Amino acid sequence: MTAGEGRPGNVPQAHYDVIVVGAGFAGMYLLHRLRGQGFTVRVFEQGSGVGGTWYWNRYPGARCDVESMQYSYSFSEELQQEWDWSERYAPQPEILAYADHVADRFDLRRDIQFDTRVEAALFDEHEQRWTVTTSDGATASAQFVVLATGCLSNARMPDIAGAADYKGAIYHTAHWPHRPVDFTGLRVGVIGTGSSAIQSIPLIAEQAERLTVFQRTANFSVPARNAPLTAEERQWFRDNYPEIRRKAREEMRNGIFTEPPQKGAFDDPDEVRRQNYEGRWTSGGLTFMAAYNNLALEKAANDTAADFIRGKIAEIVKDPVVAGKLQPTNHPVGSKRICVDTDYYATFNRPNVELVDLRADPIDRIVPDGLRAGVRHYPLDAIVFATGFDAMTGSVAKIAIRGRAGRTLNDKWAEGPRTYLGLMTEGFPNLFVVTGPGSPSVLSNMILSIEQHVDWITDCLVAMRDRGAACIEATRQAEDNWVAHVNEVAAGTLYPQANSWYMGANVPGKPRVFMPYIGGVGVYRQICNDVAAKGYEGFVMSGSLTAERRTAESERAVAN
Ligand code: N01
Repeated sequence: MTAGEGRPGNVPQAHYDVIVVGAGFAGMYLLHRLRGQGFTVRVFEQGSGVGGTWYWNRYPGARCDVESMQYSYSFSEELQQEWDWSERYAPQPEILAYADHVADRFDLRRDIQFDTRVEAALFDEHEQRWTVTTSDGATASAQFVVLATGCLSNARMPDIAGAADYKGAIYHTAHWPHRPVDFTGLRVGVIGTGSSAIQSIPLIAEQAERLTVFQRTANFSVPARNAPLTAEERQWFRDNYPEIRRKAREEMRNGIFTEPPQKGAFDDPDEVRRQNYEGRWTSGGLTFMAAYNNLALEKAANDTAADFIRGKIAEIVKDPVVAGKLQPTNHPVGSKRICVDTDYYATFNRPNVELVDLRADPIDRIVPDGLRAGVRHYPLDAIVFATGFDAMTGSVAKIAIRGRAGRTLNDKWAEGPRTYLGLMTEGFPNLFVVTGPGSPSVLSNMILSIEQHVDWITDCLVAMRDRGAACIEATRQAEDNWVAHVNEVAAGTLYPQANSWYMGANVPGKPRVFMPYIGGVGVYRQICNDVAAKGYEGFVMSGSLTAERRTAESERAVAN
């Protein structure tokens, strides 16, 4: 056990019912719900403010690819009626302002400790409580710990030889400075062509004297068609929110309200299908993939959509050699998260922008004044790493978590994450994960999935309090069955065919496991509800709170 780890001999300085790790959208809503039920809650947040991913990802062009009117909390009717989103896709500063507004409106900050990382969490089997150690050297105990650490929160900086000797400026999209960065007159290199790169490249290109994009894998991107929201559009959502939210929760696979596809790609003749894709390309956004119901299931169907996008790239990009490099060929469209852009492909028509295909000319090393790839030397004043995240498990793995018999979570998940419903893992009682691996999470509208998990966890803690149970744990059998189900559903789709971060493929040495649950948010919600209705089937509730603690908790609940 290292010095920073919580240990029973290290007497906790504070005691709570629940410790929440992270004050992003999940942590904030957890605090609000749990507090409302009379639980004492402490949230630890490593950043200096709320907002999680929207606090850190401040790169040029950062905005959400789920439309603002849907990428928002639904738990408060007043909140969803009063907040004015300015654009179809809200820019990062506006989403962060929304998070700040929520924190103020619901008086959340008094229970959030900022600038504090949770470094360790140790379960005491005798006390049936967790001891948590934080980066300020303090310890605190809680009956429950909830990891609201986010799925895309552990930024990945690839290990490239020579980086330490580089004399220019280095940025990572997910650790962007809190001051404006001006690339005017500079030679800039961007490494990566995922969503973050595809959003930032057109804006960096407008500023920089010269921009070199280092692409390892060409990516599919569709136009966002972002625009200001009109008062009428906002009002339409506000008037129809109950039905929109219900449909998004229950009927949409990804939790985004749209017209669900009723037919497969080959149910339409070629020309009708082309017109369908054209219409979606023109209206823009993620719903491109909702053109047909078999695009994620059948390769031949998927090829029709992929060919359409490749055709668009060839139309937009004037140099056919550059267009060829930008056309993805090694994975089905959608099997890596499809990107949503504003002028991404057209940016490669600019005279100051160059594309380097790293498959043909791999990065050799970073040198003091730039970068060497293939046989060429690229002088660069700044390098932007848009190289993504150790997704879904990365931030959990950074915490030294020990459950029953001192077993570490990293040891248990060495061959890939194992959970029951993405909510708990056997051997780690009273430890919950919000939107964890094994739940729809990153395949869905995150705020919708966050609300579902937070509501489920809150209801579960209330049910435990009512029963006087001290401990809840997933059974091994339930976990095995769920892991098998998650894998089986994924195997029936095209998703595992891509070397994606969904598969852990972007992190050297990470086990290749398809991490999210692809069965759809409606199906998943029903499963979770059924499990709770059957007395938390697949979980064991045990132990009992002392009469004293139970009385104190009930009194607090009544007082609230
Ligand atoms: O990260 P990514 P991201 N040398 O992993 C490349 C969400 N998001 O930050 O594909 C050279 O997608 C890597 O190449 P490859 C969204 O869910 C949403 O862009 O591994 N290149 C890839 O091109 C998204 O999917 C929004 O071969 C290297 C890129 O870096 C997720 O976050 C906006 C490399 C990483 O792409 C992650 O997006 C932004 C190396 N050593 C993000 N290592 C919106 O809502 C990696 N790469 C719009």
